[in-house]
Amino acid sequence: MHNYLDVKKMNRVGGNAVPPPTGTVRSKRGPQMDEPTATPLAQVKGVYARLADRVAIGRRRLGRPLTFAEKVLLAHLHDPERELPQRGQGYADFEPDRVALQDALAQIVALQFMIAGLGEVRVPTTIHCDHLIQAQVAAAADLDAALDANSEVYDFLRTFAASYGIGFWKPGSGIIHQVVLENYAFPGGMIIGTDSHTPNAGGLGMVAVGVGGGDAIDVMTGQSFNLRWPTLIGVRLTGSLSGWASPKDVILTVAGRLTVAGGTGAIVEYFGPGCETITATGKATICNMGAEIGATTSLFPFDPKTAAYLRATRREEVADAADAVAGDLRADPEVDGDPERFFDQIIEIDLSRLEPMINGPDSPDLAHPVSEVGSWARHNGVPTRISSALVGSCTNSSYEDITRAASIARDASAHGLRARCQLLVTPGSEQVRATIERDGLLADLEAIGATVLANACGPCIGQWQRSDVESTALNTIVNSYNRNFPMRNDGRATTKAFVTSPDVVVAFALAGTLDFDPTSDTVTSDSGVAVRLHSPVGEDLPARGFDRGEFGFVMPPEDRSRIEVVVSPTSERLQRLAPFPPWNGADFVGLPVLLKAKGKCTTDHISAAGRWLRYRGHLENISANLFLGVINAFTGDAGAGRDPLDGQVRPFPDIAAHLSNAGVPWCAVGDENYGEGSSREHAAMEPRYRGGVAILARSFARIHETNLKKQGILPLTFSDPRTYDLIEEEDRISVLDLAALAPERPVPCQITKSDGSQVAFECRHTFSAEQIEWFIAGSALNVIARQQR
Ligand code: MIC
Ligand code: SF4
Repeated sequence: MHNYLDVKKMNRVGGNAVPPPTGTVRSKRGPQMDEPTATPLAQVKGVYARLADRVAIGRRRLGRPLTFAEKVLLAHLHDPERELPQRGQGYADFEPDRVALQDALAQIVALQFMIAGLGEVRVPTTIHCDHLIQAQVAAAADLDAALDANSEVYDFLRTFAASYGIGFWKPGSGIIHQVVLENYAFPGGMIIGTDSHTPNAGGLGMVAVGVGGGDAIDVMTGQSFNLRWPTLIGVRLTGSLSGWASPKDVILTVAGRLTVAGGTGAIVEYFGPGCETITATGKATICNMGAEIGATTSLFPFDPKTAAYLRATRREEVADAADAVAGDLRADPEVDGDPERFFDQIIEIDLSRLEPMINGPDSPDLAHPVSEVGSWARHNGVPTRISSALVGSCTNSSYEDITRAASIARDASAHGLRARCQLLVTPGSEQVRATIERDGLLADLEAIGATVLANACGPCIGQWQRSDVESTALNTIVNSYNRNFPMRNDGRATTKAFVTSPDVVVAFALAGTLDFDPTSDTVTSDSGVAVRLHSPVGEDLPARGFDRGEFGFVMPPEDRSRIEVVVSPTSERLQRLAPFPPWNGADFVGLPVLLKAKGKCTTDHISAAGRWLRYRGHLENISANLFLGVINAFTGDAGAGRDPLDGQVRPFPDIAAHLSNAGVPWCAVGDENYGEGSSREHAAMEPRYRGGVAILARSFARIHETNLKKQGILPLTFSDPRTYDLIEEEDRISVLDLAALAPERPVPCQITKSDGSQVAFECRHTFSAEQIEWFIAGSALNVIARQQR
C-alpha cells in the first residue's frame, strides 16, 4: 500500500512522510495561494462578491439597516428571496463555507458518512486530532503515548480523510479551534464544526456554529445547514482593558449576567468602540466561551486588529479582500446609535471598569470578582489552597495569552518566586508552541516550575492522569479553560474547578491560594520578601512572525481509488454502524421512565468524556456510560435507578441495555437546559441505540435538541413546566397522536400512575416539516441515504 497510509510513520508531527500537497489550490498570484492550509482566496472572494447584494436584499426585505450577524447570515442563506423566518422561531437553510471535525466526534461522523453513500465531501472539510491525547507527563511523552494508544483510530480517521477528500491535521498540530483561527477563519464567512467551541472563529468575524455530527454530515453531503434563525443579543463595549483585566473577563462577566442558558438560540454580537481595542485572539476567547451561555455563536466586527492577525498568519490577500468590503463586515452605523431597534437584548460593558473575574466551581456562570473568590470559597466549603493551575485550552492559548502569562512569570522569577502548586501549560497549536519556544516564553514559564503539555485538549476534557493529589481528596484547581462541570478535568467529583484568565491562573499558582487578589495583595517569597506582582503585559502578535514549527497537515491525495478505510470487526474502539430502524407508525404507549434527571444534566452527565473518549467510535461500547453522571431525581444518587422490568437497582446504562434487549422502548425526563454543554452526539445516539424514543424536559440546549431529532428521538418540552414534578418512578408515559405530528402542533401525552389513574398533559416540540421526516425515517441520516439511492 502507498506509504501515505502508514500511520505509524506518519502520525507524528514532524514525520517526514507528508506527501507533497498535490491537491493544493495553487495560483501564481502570491504566496498565500501556495498555502495548503488556507481557505482558498477564490472562496473568500466568492462570499465577498455576493455580500453587498445580500445586504441590499436584507435591508429591502427587513426595511431597516442590519447588524453584522444578519449580514453574514444573509450572505450564506440558501435562498435569500424566500421568506425570512421570524427570529427565534422559524428555520432557514444556510450554505456554510467549511466544516471542521475534531477526532473525538469525527469517528462517529465518519462512520455515519460512510453509510450515506457519497464518494467525497462536497464542502471543504478538515479533521483535527486533538481530543484523544492524554496529559500525564509532558508534551513529547504524552504525544508518543497517544500515537501508540490511538493508532487504530488515527489510522481510521486518516484513511477516511484521504478517501473522501478531507484535510487531516495530525496529532500534535493543535486544538481544532486554534488551528481553524490560524488557517481557515475569515471575516464574514460561515463555518460549522462538530464541537461546541467552534464559535471561537467569531473572533475573526465568522458566523461559526458548533453542531452535532448530523448537521456536519448534511453539509459534507452538499445539503444545507438548517438552523433556527437566531435571536440577537448585542453586547456594546466601550472603554479599554487595563491592568489585570483581560478579554476573558468580558465573557466571564457576560456568563455571570446571562447564566448558562441565557444565550440559548441567540447570536451574541459585540459592537461599539471598545471592540477595536481587543486583539483578534482576545476576541476569539470571548466568542469561544459564548458556548457556555448556550449561544448559537458570538461574533465581532472586522477591524484593523482582525486584519493584522490575518496578515500575521500568512493571509495578506484575505485581509486585503476584507478591507475592500469592510463596510459590510460590521453592523450598519445606525446600529450603534440605536441598538434597541436591532437587538432583542443589550448588555453594556465598559472595559475600563472591568475587574478580573473567576467563575466556578461546577458551573461556568458562577461569577466572582477575583478579589472576592477567596472569601466565597471559605464560606462554601471549597478549599482555598490550590492544588493545580492550568493555562491553555482552545479558549486561552494564543501568543498574546502566553506573552502575558510569561510576563508575570518573569517578574516572579526576578523576585525568586516559584509556583506553589503544579502549573501545567497547554499551547493551542504547534504554531503557538514553536513561536513561544523560539521567543523564550516557554522558558520563562518553566523557570517558575511550569510543565508544558502536548498541543491538545488534555486536561480540559478529562484526559488528565493526575498523580498529584489523592483521587478522593477535595481539592481546588484554577484554569484558563471554558467549562468546569464536575468531573470535567480529571474525572473526579471532588475536584472543584474555577475558570479565569491565564494571567490570574499564573498569579494564583504563585500565591498557591484563592485568597489572593493580584491587584492589591503581595506574595511572600521563600526568603520572606513581600512581592507585589506587576500587572501582565502582552504582545498581540510576535514581532518576528509566527514559526510554524512541525507542519502537521496532510492533504488528501488526488488519486483516492486505492485507499481502504479499515474497521476491524473485532475492534473495541471502532464499530460499523447499522441504520436505526424507521418509526413503526404507532404511538408510544406506556413507556417506562428510565430516569428523571434532577438539576443540571449536561452532555458530560449523559455521556462522559475522559476515559470514555476511547470508545467514541464504538457505539455499543460507549453506551456503557449512558447517563452515568445523571442525578436521579427519585433518590438523589448519581448514575443508577430502579429497573422497571424487575425492580432491581442498577446503573442506568445496564437498565437501558436490559430494556433494549427485552424490546421495551422507554423515555427519560430532564429538567431545565437538558443536554447543555458539548456537541457530542453520543449523548443522543446512545439512548437511541438502547431503545429510547422520547426525552421529555423542561427545556433543551440547542445542539443537543438537534442531535436528538437527527437520531430519530423525540425531544419534547413540557408545555407546563410543572408537569416535571408530577412524574414518579413507576409511572408510564404515553406520547400520543404521533401520526398528526406537525410543526407548532402540541403533542398530547399522558401519565399512567401505578394505581392505573391517568394524568393528561401536553408537550411542545421544535420539529419543522422536513425534520419530521427524520423521525419517520428513523434518523436524518436515513433520509440522506435514501436520497443518494
Ligand atoms: C468539550 O469541550 O466538551 C468538547 C469535548 O470539546 C466537546 C466535544 C466532544 O465531546 O467531543 C464540545 O465542546 O463539543
Ligand atoms: Fe478541547 Fe477543551 Fe476546547 Fe473542548 S473546550 S475543544 S476539550 S480544549
